[in-house]
Amino acid sequence: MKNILVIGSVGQIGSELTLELRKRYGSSNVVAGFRSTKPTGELLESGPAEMIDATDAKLIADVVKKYKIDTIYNLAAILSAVGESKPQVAWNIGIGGLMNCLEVARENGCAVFTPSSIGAFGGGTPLDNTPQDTIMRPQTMYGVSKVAGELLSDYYYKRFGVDTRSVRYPGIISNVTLPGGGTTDYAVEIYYAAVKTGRFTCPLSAGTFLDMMYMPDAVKAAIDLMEADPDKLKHRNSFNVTAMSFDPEIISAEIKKHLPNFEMDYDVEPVKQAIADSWPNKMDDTAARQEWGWEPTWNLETMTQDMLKVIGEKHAKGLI
Ligand code: AKB
Repeated sequence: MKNILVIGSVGQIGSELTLELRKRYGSSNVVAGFRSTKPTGELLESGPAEMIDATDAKLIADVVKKYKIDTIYNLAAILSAVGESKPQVAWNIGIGGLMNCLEVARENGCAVFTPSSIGAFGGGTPLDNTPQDTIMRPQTMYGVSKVAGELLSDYYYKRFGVDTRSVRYPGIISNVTLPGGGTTDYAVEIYYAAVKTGRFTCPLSAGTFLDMMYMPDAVKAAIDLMEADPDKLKHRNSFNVTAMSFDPEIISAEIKKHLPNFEMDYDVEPVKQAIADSWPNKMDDTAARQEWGWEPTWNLETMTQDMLKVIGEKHAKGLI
């Protein structure tokens, strides 16, 4: 039986991952860790919740001992665009928080999943068909902390045998919890704007291709990797995973198929554009496919249908 702690359970990924983990492993076996924002609704009612600050190792250790945790999903992070305005905070949470999780995991025999990102690439990375193992010299604090996190996690595996695993997530698109402060957030915001106002001003320029993934696939990737046979893993921290690649023109055209009056214009944000230009256009995720059977379920067409349906229903009920 698994006993799981999700650090960052109210965030974009955490809020959906925690509920899926509860479905699979039993509600009382999955602890929702939160910092300043308390979980609400189903997340609060369906299982245990504990205040956890990733930068406080004692708080993590106390919860791990109290619930006999054997697996930590460490999702605490500051996203790329906000990280550029608060680099010290981004480092403290990204690396300070990870170091705390790894130490607690070493002392208590836990496995640790920590997301890396397409943000780990940059500074000479080949941007098309970006290989699993390649140049990684990112120039954002987010990217620097992701590369350092990958190395630290591999170090804890090799040096201490801590079962660390990770994926390099692309932009993640969801209709439950909004992302905050990422470069790829536009690909979520465009759906809300299309439903609510029929117009969207895009902060990235036409022709900016980035990898993306629908949330159900992002949740599946994390759980499948943590369930994977360790003997088959040649890599650990971290695996390229992707589901689709598009630019603003392509997602806009897909939305127009459903909402023909939808209109998009551009007001490029230089910080986000510079970050996006340094990230892959499309990653090669063959290693994930071969080593643990990664395969996405959703593509741009099916995701767009679902996003517009769910957001449209929320809008009709006055919830957004
Ligand atoms: C961001 O844009 O910062 C994130 C990411 C791709 O890691 N969504």
